[in-house]
Amino acid sequence: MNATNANPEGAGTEARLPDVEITSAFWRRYIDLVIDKVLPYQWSVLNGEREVDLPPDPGGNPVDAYDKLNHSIRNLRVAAGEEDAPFRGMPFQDSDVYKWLEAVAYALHHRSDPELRRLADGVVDLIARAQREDGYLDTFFQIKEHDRVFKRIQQSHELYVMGHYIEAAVAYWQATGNEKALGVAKRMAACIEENFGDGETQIHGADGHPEIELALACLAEATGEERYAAMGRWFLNVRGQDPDFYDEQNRADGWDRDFFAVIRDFPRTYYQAAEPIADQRDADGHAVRVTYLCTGLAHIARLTGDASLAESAERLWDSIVRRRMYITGQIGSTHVGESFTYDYDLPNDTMYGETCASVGMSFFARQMLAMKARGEYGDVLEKELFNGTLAGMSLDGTHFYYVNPLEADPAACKGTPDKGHVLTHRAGWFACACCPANLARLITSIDRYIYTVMADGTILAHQFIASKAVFPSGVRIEQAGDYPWDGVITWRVDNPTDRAVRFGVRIPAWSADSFELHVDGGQARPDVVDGFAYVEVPAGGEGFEVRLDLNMAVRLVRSSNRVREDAGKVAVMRGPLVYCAEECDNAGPLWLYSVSGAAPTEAGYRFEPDLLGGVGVVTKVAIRAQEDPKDGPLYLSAEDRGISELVELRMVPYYTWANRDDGQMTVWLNRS
Ligand code: FUB
Ligand code: ZN
Repeated sequence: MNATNANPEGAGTEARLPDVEITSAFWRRYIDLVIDKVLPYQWSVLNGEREVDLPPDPGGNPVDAYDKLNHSIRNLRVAAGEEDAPFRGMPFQDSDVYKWLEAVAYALHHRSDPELRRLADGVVDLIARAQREDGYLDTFFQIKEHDRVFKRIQQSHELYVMGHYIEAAVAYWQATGNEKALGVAKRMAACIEENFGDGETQIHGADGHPEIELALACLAEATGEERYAAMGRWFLNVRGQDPDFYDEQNRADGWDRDFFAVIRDFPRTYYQAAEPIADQRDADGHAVRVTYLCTGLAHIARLTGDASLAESAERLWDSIVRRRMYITGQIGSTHVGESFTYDYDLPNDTMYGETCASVGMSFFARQMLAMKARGEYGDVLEKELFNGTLAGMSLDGTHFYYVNPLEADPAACKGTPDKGHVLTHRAGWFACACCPANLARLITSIDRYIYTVMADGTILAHQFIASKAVFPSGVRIEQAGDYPWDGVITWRVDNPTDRAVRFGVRIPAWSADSFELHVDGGQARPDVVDGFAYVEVPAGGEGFEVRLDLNMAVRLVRSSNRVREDAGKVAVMRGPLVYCAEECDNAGPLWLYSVSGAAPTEAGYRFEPDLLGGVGVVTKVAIRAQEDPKDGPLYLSAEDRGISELVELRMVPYYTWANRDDGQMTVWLNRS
């Protein structure tokens, strides 16, 4: 950042990131899967080369959007004047292409792939041709609604779409040096700067869907141009200043001329625009919007040194993590508005838990870590990575979840509109397809989530992902281990610099009472400060070794008893993984099982290399009540407890559910 930056030291965090080669078997499999299968699959979908099976749209969006042949790339060609066709799809559909492009950018870091590069360069060229002279780019408006540009930003997603492009452009430019990609982003930013601001003829409001804020922060940090951070900060600060802003814009545009009639009348909290951010106490409204907003808040707070923004980010973090987040990291308790509800309201079978919301929480946690060395941010990031996000994709990479329940029953999903948004098997694509490419870009950028380098040079090793990292300072770290299956993690640090390096190892809260840290051969008793154990790596040292032994015993967890839905229940965890029971392993109905609160012994855990890509399986003795006869009495004396038997309940990691036969699934189990 240049001299006008209020916090120039914090600003350089991204520039201090290492170059990382992933060696973790777990994550290597996912990266290869995305490069070999997911990206080609998604390309063929976005390019309309493949018919997809769409489930009913979970957001209740109009039926004419259920087009089996996706028009995303075609819309860009039409906007570029190269084809004559109507706009098809969701108004914000361009963003799916941009997320794909971003995922490709990160993929190219892992592996050179000339064909993928050629495809992506071609997409950048097409995007550049589709961009208007003034920098504006949104194919929905260019093709279909050209006289309504920026006239209805409550619903339009114009800045959301352009924000996604800016993120992709930064990543692609960094990965390939493609200046055209960055040029398009800068022209877009100039167009936004021209149209939004405090000037009399400018628009004084923020997009109904936060995203541009975090994108401008990325652009600011990548280019060092402070004006982008200033613009992002303006968007954060204008939000909610005039709560009537959207209604007034909508009225001027024509009240009933909606793009999304369904969201026009949602309360202003849905858009995080009921009041200024500094006054917002809770994470309310649409969950993905909250996470994108908070990511921007934390990032821009760091870039500009704005303490009030940082405080808001922390307050909203606490609201989510302490009172509104599922054990798997998912958020969004209701499908109505894909939203948060109220504190401790965490229903397991009607919930939303959108994949994008878990991806967004990962972004948020990463930015919080860059602001403050706090283990909790790393804990939540880990929870999202191993549970909430990965559950969004099938193990073969071609099917996806939008909604991620913690309890599901095929009969209920089909039998009641309350659960119609829940699927017990993943879909090939969605009419509103925000999630698949979002997950792809997270997985291919996983190398950016392992270390954070603080302003004073402290290296935080917060994710346990085996890898080889070379930092711009010259420090090299080789991390080894078979996490999440094994709890021994080693770091071999070479520090050729002439300064000692402070190295912080995250001690996960779930192992805080029982872990061992060995430093250069000896057992250490380091101070754990806010979730990190710090050691000094001497200057000029080679092969300095740090070893962490975590407690990987299977554990049983309960929720706070303020959570009505989980009262009297337990969940099974091992390391960062949450487990679930599936009907294909355990005769249904699953609600007839109950287990004691005691954790299974060592014999209750076994790694099965041939199951679900290789997973640790947990077994635990359970009491299973025999199902009452069909058409027997609906209500019985409570003294008639029925017959029950002792059985072995088998559980697999939550992220692998729904990869075998369709059936019931539950995370929470009755406690006997
Ligand atoms: O509105 C754009 C995207 O579609 C949101 O981020 C998702 O939650 C879905 O509603
Ligand atoms: Zn999504």
